[in-house]
Amino acid sequence: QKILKGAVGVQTTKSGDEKTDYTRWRLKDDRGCQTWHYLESDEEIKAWPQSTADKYFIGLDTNLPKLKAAKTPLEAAYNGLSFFSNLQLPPGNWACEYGGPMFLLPGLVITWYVTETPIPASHAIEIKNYLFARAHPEDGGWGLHIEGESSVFGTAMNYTVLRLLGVDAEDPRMRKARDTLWKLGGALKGPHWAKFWLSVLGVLEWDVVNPVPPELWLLPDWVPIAPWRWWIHMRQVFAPMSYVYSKRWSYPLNDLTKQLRSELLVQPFETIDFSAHRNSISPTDDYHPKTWILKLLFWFLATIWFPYIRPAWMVKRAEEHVWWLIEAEDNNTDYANLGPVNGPMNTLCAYIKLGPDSYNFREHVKTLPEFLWVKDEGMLMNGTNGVQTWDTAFTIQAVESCGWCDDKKWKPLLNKALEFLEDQQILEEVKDQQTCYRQQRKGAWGFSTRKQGYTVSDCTSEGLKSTLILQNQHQYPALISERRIKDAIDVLLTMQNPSGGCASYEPTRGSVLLEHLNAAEVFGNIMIEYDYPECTTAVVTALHMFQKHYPTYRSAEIAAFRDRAVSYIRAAQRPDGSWYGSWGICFTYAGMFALESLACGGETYANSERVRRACQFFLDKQMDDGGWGETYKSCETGVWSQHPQSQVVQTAWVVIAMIEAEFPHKEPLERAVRLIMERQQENGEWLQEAIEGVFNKSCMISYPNYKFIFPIKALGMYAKHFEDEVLL
Ligand code: LAN
Repeated sequence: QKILKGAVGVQTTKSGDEKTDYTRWRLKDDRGCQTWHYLESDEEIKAWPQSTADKYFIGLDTNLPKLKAAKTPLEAAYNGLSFFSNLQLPPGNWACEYGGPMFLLPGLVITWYVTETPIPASHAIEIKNYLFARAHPEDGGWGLHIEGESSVFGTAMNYTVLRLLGVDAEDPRMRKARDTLWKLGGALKGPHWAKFWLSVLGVLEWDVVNPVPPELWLLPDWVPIAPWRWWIHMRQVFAPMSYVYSKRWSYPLNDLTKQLRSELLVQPFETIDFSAHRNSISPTDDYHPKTWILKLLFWFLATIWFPYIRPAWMVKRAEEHVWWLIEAEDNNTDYANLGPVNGPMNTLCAYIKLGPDSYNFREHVKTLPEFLWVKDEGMLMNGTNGVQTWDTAFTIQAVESCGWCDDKKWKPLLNKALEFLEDQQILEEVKDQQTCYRQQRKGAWGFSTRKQGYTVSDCTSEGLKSTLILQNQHQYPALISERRIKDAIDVLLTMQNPSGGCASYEPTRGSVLLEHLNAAEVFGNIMIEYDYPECTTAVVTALHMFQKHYPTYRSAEIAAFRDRAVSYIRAAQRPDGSWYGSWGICFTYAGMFALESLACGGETYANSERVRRACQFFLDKQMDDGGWGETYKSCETGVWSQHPQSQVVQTAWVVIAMIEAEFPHKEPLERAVRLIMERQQENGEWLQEAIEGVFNKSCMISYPNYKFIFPIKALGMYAKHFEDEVLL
């Protein structure tokens, strides 16, 4: 592998591993495009000093001062914001590690390897460090996500990454990981994506991969299973995957990949009947077992369609059409791509189709590092190209909850944040919107950046609310015109499902029966868009706030939308009073959103049995120390799973929920707020606790800024709603 030699300042630690010089890492933020750089020369270091945010992210001492001890909630919020304000980046946004999933780096590193893209030594070293830091201490393996138990997917793939980056197979940590992998049955027991990537690498044979036929993209739009109806993440991964599968492209065998065959497999390669293992999967990886319909379909495709029927003209048309879709995605996102799975896959397609010197391939290689992040444990791959818009919008709202929008101290921070939101609002539709099956997006905000450019219902809503707070409720410059605010509303009004609920990127386009075709095995609820209380609430509250300022614009439609959305929220409540959360862990997260949307329609503790039921649900779960804590198992199982330790973030979510609900008794909330204050450090920060976020039910993802945003918001709301009394 072409690992570039010798980064400056690298040291060998006692354990024999290399470590880069952390004082050389810098985060560059170019209008939200975030990339980490390792400075090699003294001149560069002089010209580009390490910022406090850089230091914080990579775990160096920030030397931020001890603050005057907070006695009241608002003082604590003030200290928290003082600390957090140091992490605001020059364009006005906040950033952070967005790790958690353990299946992203393998796609990237395998893509680099098979396209023979040189890897900077600094990156190779820190990726190795990260993976070793995240191996499970007991068995040396890796799971689907950082808190999950070891699985074939996690272990086979991350083991492979380490080997591709030059780690010796006889390193004791590798032996341990291999033992674990073998106990789980080896790479043949991996899920579909593992088999796909290992076939690309040339370690497995393509016969082991369940078919990914590009010709599905030739189905007419009216067909109920046509891919345009799938959840956007699935279809945008399916497109490049089907292209590579159709080509059965593999990297030529070499010594290393030959060795990997014996390391990853429990029986000799030559003796394996690969096609017999298409459905082999370890129970640890089988979160969503394949249905018999899907297995039948795969059987037909693998044993009849592909070998005997598939006409050459159809192959050609399908591959051409899929390539067109891939290129359109590349152009529409300026090579950023929707996410960290299709990013590397599209890169590989550009390499296969156009070669290493092509413009497309080179643009991809330049853009991929936007997914990377460096922290104290090393380098990892983020779940998106960042959290820019999302965290920035929430920060504005947290400051507002403290009543500080007009405070001289915080105006510069908010001005910058508003400038950032202005810069990131999406201003036009994509080219070929219909043929790419893209949702209307002019006026929208995405989760990360405008360049990525995918509208998300709740991201647009939070962006809009934060804009209205600053521009319409306080006297901030009207950077975003009235027309653009209304464009955002126009987008939101396209997002409702017949149920009244809202999904994430688009309204639901296919039937739930499509879930029978979920072939990923490791995730649940991925095939179509579903209604989410969180997303629905965000839209409801945004429409509500908008109407206060623009009461006449599309007022009948907005009123109808809101009514139907609130009915959905009500219907989504479980008999025990809770709501299941899909993007944060779990019932505490969804409950906060749901109670907020009910409150904005005037439904509170005093007048609503369902709100009282929701509050009772939370009261029953309050821990002795005054906090709340649930584990990620809540997301996997759909049943509340008590965390042994209370969590600052979840405690803040519940405080916000109960205050929104106008819960009348102060005592439980006072205890919760005191806990949040006690956990605060002398410099105003809160420390990282358990992972906060989730997707697809089974995979967890970190939202490290939540430990600032939500405690600040909860403290501010408490002070406003009750009083800013001395609690410590
Ligand atoms: C995200 C991150 C943000 C999240 C919220 C805005 C919080 C949510 O309310 C709506 C959905 C959304 C936008 C979301 C969708 C799925 C994402 C993009 C992620 C959880 C981050 C990573 C994940 C993505 C699918 C990871 C790649 C994995 C695949 C299975 C393709």
